[in-house]
Amino acid sequence: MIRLCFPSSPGAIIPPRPRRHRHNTATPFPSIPPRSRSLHHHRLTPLLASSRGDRRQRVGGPDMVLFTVTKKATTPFEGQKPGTSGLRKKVSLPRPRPPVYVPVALRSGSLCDVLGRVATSDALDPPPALASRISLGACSRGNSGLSNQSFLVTVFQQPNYLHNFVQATFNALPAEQVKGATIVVSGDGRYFSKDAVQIITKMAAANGVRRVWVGQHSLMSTPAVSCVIRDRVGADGSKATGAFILTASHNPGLGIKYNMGNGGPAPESVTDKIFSNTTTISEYFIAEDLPDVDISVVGVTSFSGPEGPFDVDVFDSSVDYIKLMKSIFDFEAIKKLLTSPKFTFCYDALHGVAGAYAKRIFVEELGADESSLLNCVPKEDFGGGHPDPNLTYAKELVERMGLGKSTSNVDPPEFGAAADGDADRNMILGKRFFVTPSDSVAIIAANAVQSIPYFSSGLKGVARSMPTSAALDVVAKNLNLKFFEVPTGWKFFGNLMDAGMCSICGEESFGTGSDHIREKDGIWAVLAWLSILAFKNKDNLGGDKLVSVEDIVRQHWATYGRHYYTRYDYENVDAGAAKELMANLVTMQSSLSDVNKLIKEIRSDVSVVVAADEFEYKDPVDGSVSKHQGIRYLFGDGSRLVFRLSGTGSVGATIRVYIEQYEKDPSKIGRESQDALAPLVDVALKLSKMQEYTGRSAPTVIT
Ligand code: VG1
Ligand code: CO
Repeated sequence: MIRLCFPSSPGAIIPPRPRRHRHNTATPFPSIPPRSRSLHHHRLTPLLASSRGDRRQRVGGPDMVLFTVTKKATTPFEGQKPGTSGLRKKVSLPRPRPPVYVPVALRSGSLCDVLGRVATSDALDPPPALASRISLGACSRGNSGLSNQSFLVTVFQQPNYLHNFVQATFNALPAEQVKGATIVVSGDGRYFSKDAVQIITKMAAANGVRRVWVGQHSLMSTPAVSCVIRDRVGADGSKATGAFILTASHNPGLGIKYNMGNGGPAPESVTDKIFSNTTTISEYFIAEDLPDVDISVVGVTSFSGPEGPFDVDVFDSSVDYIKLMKSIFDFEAIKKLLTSPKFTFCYDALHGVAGAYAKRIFVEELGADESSLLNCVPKEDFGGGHPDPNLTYAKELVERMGLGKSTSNVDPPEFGAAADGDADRNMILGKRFFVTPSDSVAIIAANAVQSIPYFSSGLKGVARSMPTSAALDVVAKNLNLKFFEVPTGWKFFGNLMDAGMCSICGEESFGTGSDHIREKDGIWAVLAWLSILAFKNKDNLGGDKLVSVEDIVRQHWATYGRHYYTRYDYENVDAGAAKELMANLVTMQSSLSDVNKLIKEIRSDVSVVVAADEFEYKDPVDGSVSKHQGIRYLFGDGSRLVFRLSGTGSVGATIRVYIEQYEKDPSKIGRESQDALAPLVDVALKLSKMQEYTGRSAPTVIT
């Protein structure tokens, strides 16, 4: 370890005295979990540090808090490659024992859809009885024998693990985005976030960053981070150029990612550099003697380092976020709906960070009843749950919405929604009704101009990720909108939006958003749906029956046709086997006549493959080309089979199979989804030789 000391030399500019301006001592976010409170207990706040005096560093007046920079030696860790969305470390999963599936009716868009297939396997604890996305051997504690936290301690919390990634990121950024820059550091409040915020702050100070903006209690949703980078102006006129976001999104593990000045995830050019830096890193810089900042209190704390002043600005990001939402939606119209006695509402934050915004927005601004909020206190361990907004994990909401097992006589709410850990994902439910994410983005796009003031002058264009169903394509065609199909991952939408080519976009994986920021946005999606409901019911709030979520979806299918859709995930598959399976699917693409012969042998009742390729995307803005973005088999009747490897999984490989079929005939749009898709599913699994390659007779998750 080399310690670099920068004593202030005679004649040097005297650094400013440390200041802490407490703008507002209210604590709008829900209370700090007890564990962190005790952690905070033995920390020195800067105020305490300065009043007690920091003997080593005190050079000037009695309040001076100076810090020094230490260069520390380190060695690389393997596998710090940021995937589809940042660097993540999930809880390690045991190889699931082969589950036994008992097929039951699965009808998309109806109660039966939720019933899905019942997985019975003693590998489950507890067994997910009802599932749209069935997960076996998932991350629930006690299930794997490795608790979340023990795993996290072994990987993410190894000495220097976080430090290496952060220094590799600083080294990958252009100098002006580090030296003298303003950087946001926050997360969704999960375990270790608060400690990580302090570490990153000390490293930012040591790397010459001028200001760090931290969400109060270290809480900021991913969409709020994007909003803050784009819109917030500091009291001194400063603007942020990037953000470290501490989250693994819908996974209960730990993760970190870096977002850029446009508010969106770092592009591949930057993440490749970060990764390459992590493989050669030998040192990092840290201001070890910078006192921990009290992030429970809003205000700016100023320090002084070798390169001049350094500020930590703790603020309440819900202020900026609500301001943005109010500039997009007609809050008065939504309030009329939410306060109408006929309308009932329920929002489940799954103990993720969305809870920190939900009360402010839905209750205080829009007049919803407090009892509409479920699991809206952010918790370090998500209350022991899995913060993934789907029909498996949002159990309480699913029950309340009449989609669960219980046969309660209580009339379910008209509208329900859930968010993931960092609040960028959303699940939309009606009374006893599930809206698929692919349908959701199409329906929002079809209704945006009439229902949402932000879009009243028209849509610049719409976009979806390649595996997302083509429901949005049909809307784009009918409404004559520019349309883009991009690879999986939000960063590809960002370029289109920066160039003014896209207003609304979405992914099949419960992600929906618009060009108001450069991340998907869970609360935005809920407000979009509430706006559509408010618009459709604007003259009807006193009527007999409200236009329901189900009415809107069925009407949409009747107008545009319906895309039956399902996704099968095979998690934690042997990486070599997964590669071979994919390679075989690519090889087969060279002869479509052979493929069609095979398919006819499997099922005679499916259409013919007319094209097959590996999806490749040329960004229309910067011309960059992304290859190998998924293997496609396209059928004459518009059906599709897509195979790709997950970019977010961290244990072995995850194979995703996306199966889709388009139905225009209005008399056939009400079928059970698994019935409608059964032939194609059969073809997908046999064509890919799924069982042969992976040894799996059933997927780990079905959405
Ligand atoms: C998954 C989803 C993808 C999404 C990504 C990040 O990626 O399929 O649609 O963009 O997660 O979402 P993959 O490569 O595992 O299929 V989030 O909410 O976890 O930031
Ligand atoms: Co997320």
